[in-house]
Amino acid sequence: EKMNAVKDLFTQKSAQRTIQNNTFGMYKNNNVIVIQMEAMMNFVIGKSINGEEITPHFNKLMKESMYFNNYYQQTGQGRTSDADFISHSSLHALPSGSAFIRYPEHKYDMLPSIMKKHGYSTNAFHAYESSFWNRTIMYNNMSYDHFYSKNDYKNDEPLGWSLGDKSFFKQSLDKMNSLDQPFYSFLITLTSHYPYTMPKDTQQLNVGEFSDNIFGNYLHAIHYVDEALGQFVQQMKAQGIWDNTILVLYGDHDNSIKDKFYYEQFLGKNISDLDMKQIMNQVPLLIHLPDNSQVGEYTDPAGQIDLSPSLLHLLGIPTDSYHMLGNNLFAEHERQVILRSGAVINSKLVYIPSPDGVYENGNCYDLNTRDTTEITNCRVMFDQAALELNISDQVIQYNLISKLDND
Ligand code: GP9
Repeated sequence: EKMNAVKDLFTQKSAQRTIQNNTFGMYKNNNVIVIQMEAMMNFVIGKSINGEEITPHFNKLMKESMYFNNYYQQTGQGRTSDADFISHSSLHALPSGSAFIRYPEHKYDMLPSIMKKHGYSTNAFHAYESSFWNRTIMYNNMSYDHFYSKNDYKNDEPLGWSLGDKSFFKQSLDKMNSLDQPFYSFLITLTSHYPYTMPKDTQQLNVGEFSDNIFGNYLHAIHYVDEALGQFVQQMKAQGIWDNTILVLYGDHDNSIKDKFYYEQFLGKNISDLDMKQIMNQVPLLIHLPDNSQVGEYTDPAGQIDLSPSLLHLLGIPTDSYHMLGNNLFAEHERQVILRSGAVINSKLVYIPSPDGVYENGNCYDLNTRDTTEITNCRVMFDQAALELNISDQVIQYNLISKLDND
C-alpha cells in the first residue's frame, strides 16, 4: 500500500510536468553550464549601496535572461550538498543530515546521469577537498566523467577557504575547452562562504554603516563573486560557447546572518516575520538561453527541486520514466514550493510551521494582504507538503527507486 502511494505521487508529478509546448527540445544538444553560487541570496539582486550596484554583472545578464525572483532554496542540514542533491535529483533534502553523506550509493534519477545517457560529457568543478560533503563517492554515483577538485587547480589566487572564484572560473573554463561537446558542467563557487572576511584590497564597495561587520563583509563577498561572474561570461564569449550553451545560476542557501536588524537597515523598512522568512529562503535563479529568448522576470513560486525537470524539458528529454518530484517551470500549472522546515508557499498563501510542529500553532499568511488569515486556509497545502516530504524521505532512505526500477 505504501509503495502504491509512492508510485501514485511520482505518476501524478510526471503528468503535471509533461507538456510538449514550443520550448520542449528547443535547445536539444546544447551545452549546459550550471553554477551553484555559495550563499547567494535574492535580496541583493538589483540593489545598490551608496549608489553602487552590488551585483552589476548579474543585473546586466538578467536583461537578456529568464530571472525567477520567487525561487526558494529547499535545503536542510546538508546545506551546500543539499542544494546540489535537490537540484540534481528533484527530490527533497532529508529531515536530518545530508543525503550525500547518508545515502550516497542509493539509486536516484540524477540530471548528470540522464544527460550522460543522452550523449553529454558530464563534469563537476569545485576547488576544494574532493571528499568534503562526500562528493567523491556521490559524484561517482551521479555519473560525472570527472570531478575537478582542489588538486586539479593551480592556487594562483589564494582567497577564503581555497582558490578565489575569479581564478576558479577561469581555470574551469580552460578545462572545458578540451571537453567533448555537448557537455554538462556543474560548478560550485566558494569565495562567498561564511564568515565572508576578505582582504581589504578585494573589498571594492563602500558599505558605509556596514563597514567591518558581517553584513558588510557579506556584501563585499557577493560583489566580488559578481565580478567573477562578469569575467566568466566574457570568457565564455571569447571561447565561442556563449551561443550554444544554456547558462544557469542559482544560490544554494542563506548566508546564516539571521539578525533582522541588518536587513531592516539595508532595505530601509520594517521587516515582518513573513518578510524575513522570504528573505532567508529566496535565492535567485537565472537561466540564460543561447538566443536570448524567454527573457523576463518570472514571479510564480518555484524551488530548487524544479531545476532538473525544467532543464530536461529544454533539451527535449522526456522525464516521465524518471522518479522526480519537481515541476517543469515551462509547463503552466499552479505550483507549490515545500521547504524542509515544513513551510509551504503557493501563489496566494504561505504556511509557516511553529517549532512544535503542531499544524494549528503555525501561521497561514495571505500574500495579498501579507497578514495572517484563517489557519484552516492552509490545511490542504500543508497536508500535500507533509505527504511529499514523507514520501521523498522514504524513497531516499529505503532506496525505493531501485525497487521501483526492478518491479
Ligand atoms: C565546501 C562548500 C561549503 O566544499 O561546499 O559547503 P557549506 O559549508 O556551505 O555547506
